[in-house]
Amino acid sequence: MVHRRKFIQASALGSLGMFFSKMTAGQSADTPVKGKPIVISTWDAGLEANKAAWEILGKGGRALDAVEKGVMVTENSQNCCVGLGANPDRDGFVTLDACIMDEFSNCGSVAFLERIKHPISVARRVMEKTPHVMLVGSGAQQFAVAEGFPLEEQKLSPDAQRAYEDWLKKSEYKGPAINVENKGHGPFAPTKLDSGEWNHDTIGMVAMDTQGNFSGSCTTSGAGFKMRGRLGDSPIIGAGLFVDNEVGACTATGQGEDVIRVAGSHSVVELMRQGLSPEMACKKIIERIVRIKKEKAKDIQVAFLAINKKGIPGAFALHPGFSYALKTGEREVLVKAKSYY
Ligand code: SD4
Repeated sequence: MVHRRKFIQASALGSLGMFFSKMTAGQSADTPVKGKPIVISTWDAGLEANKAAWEILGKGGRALDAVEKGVMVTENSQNCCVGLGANPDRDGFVTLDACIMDEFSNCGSVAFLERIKHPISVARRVMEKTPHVMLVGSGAQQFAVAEGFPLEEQKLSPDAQRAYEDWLKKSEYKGPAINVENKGHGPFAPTKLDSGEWNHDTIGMVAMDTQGNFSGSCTTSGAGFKMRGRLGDSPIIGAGLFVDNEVGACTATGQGEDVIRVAGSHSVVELMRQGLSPEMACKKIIERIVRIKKEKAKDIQVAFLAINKKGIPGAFALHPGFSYALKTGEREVLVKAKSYY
């Protein structure tokens, strides 16, 4: 997949900027841009996920349906680290986390869910069919089964088996956790698959539909070889994902502990509410993480990805190497985000 990347640099977003400014001419900051859907999602796997989301958005469908169907592609992928093919926890079990949020601030989440292929759809059922927002562990699995989701076999994929066996040699839960460009090791480093591709363990997606309404989804296997029971930011509304239909939406990827610490996605949306552009809002929260982590910020990767009510996307990462996939009626590209370092 890497060699087929079609990149544009965030810094060279001139044409995209013109496209968006044309699209939004005459609109005030909080006027929804109806009729021009957009979907953005994290990492390279986002390109395929966006295509599935577009099947819905492109026909005037609802952003909520698009963000669910989009990330299901990644959960389903045999050569991706999201979903049941992903790296296990340190006891050898794959545990999945996901959340979803719509334009009415309805939200649903599952965490520490085992043996279910599509945690994002279970999260949606939690949102639509229960009085709760989050279900975890065996309770989440019990609910999923009651809702008709099949209980899959507990068996590691060949890539995950190999990675787990490698990890067991040292059994260390530490190390720089960066991304492809830095070829880092550690819990959030991407996994090199037998095919030679690099893959991440999370996809976050946010979309605006033809009605100017937002939804978002986030699904992950979390940190590879994590402690049993560990949750990151991805299933936490306000950390891994936040949608406010008056303002926009944001999702996060990277070291979840540090996204939770700053209520990451919610903080980005609040800065957009104050008038910051999506990229600037993402940057400010990355800088907040740097202020908190100091020197230790060098060893982690965090990235935020947001869209505002004008349908303008933006992102910012701690380290180089974070890219996001963008799809509109006119464009389908992978964008390299700017970074603090
Ligand atoms: C987590 N935020 O579980 C996720 C990991 C991630 O690319 O985004 N990896 O902390």
